[in-house]
Amino acid sequence: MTTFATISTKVRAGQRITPDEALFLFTSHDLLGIGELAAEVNERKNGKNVYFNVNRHINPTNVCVNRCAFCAFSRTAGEEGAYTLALDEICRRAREAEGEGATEVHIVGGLHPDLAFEFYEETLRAIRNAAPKLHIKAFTAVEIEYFSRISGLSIEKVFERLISAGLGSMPGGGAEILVEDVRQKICPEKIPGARWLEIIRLAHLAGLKTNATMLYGHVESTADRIAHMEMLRNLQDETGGFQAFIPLAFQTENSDLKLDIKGTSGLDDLKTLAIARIFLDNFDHIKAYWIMLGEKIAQVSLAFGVNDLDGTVVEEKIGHDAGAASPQSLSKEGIIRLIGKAGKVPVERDTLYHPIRSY
Ligand code: V47
Ligand code: SF4
Repeated sequence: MTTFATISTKVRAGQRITPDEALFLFTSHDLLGIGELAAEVNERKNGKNVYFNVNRHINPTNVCVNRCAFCAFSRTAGEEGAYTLALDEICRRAREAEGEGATEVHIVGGLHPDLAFEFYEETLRAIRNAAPKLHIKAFTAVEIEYFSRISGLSIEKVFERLISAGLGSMPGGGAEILVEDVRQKICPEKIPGARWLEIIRLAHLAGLKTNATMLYGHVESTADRIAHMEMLRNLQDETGGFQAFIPLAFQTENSDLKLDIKGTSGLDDLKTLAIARIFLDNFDHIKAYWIMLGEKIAQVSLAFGVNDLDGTVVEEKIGHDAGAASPQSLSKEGIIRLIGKAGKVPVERDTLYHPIRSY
């Protein structure tokens, strides 16, 4: 019979837990027990180090043909609030970020009906010229698949061209919940979960590191969350190309998903991060994205198995268009303070987790 004790014995012996055992943890009310176990697993992997980076998000356009039901960021072309940044403006923001000490730009946007694949290649080249020291982490698997569709090029060729234009790695967006019947409810136009996994597999084979996200706290069940994480764990066994797992707490405002909730609870946030740390035994990094969680839960999560707080971000649109109450940006000093006060060692990292400096 599964009990918390049988699970913790397994985890302490370095054994993998099953989906049923992860489900058991979700039904348990022993939040502190789960957190302690997750913290132990994390400390084995990362010691007291908690990573952050100095980065800037740029979203070149919010015009998107998909219009996922949960997404408050996207617009239809011509609709009020629709925008597309000029290349000059994208470069200006990248240059400014580099000047302020950023090491990364994080670029994702909508699936624009009129921009050609060459625009995205040009964007990468222009950023590389304008701010050569920045690592460019860009495009979700959903965008990559769209580039292949609009250009007629294979996924492999799309990667080859983007890498040669300056692409350094990929963020983990677009995964949502990989289970198909959930996708049908929240993002029916988006590529199927199996296709997301296949594109990420090809990214890893092309030598790109990626992250993986999970949008939770909407219509999915805890069993769906575990199924999602199991698919990621299996792919990671095969490729080893994932860096961080990032659960994204659903922000409810301005969404077409009419749910009777006002967002996730702090308890669910902490449990989800801790169970991810325990279940995803082949992921080195579990990231608390403070934009969606708020700074306070993100800080507390450092005692629940989390070892990464993302970055300074500077200007965030996706979560804030959906009502996120967190600030737009955290200063480097602010992040260092947050981590230090939690009794951990703040380590500034680059995108590929090479340490830059400990504080
Ligand atoms: O895929 C959209 C999510 C993602 C909402 O890899 C929402 O380092 C919450 O992937 N409430 C994009 N989430 C952001 C993303 C990301 C962010 C930070 C770091 C990294 C990384 C990746 O945002 C989308 C979608 O899952 N999202 N709308 C919303 N209302
Ligand atoms: Fe478009 Fe991404 Fe928003 Fe979906 S989540 S509508 S694909 S921008």
